[in-house]
Amino acid sequence: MVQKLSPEARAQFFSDHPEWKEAEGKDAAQTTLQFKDFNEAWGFMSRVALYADKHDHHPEWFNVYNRVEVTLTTHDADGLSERDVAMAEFLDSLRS
Ligand code: HBI
Repeated sequence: MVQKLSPEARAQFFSDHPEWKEAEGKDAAQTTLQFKDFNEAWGFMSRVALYADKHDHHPEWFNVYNRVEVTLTTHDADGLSERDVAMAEFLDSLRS
């Protein structure tokens, strides 16, 4: 059973990852990524999809043209877990 981040670890995550903000009304992290065009955004989403499939951890996301909005949480932990931290760092590594 994956554990929810402690309050301290959660605060540390948001401090270390300024692109991510607390979601409204739920224990989740949100960010928006902007790409050159839809082609680049789709390439990003394709890479994230492969990560999600490999790690059995899936984003909630919305895409319009070159913008991708992502929300991460761990349903099994009813909040943010290390899986979300790892996935956020992977997504940050793909920012243009
Ligand atoms: N994705 N973001 C996220 N959070 C989860 O808890 C999760 C998931 N993908 C699959 C998954 N859990 C499975 O382990 C089942 O719990 C659905």
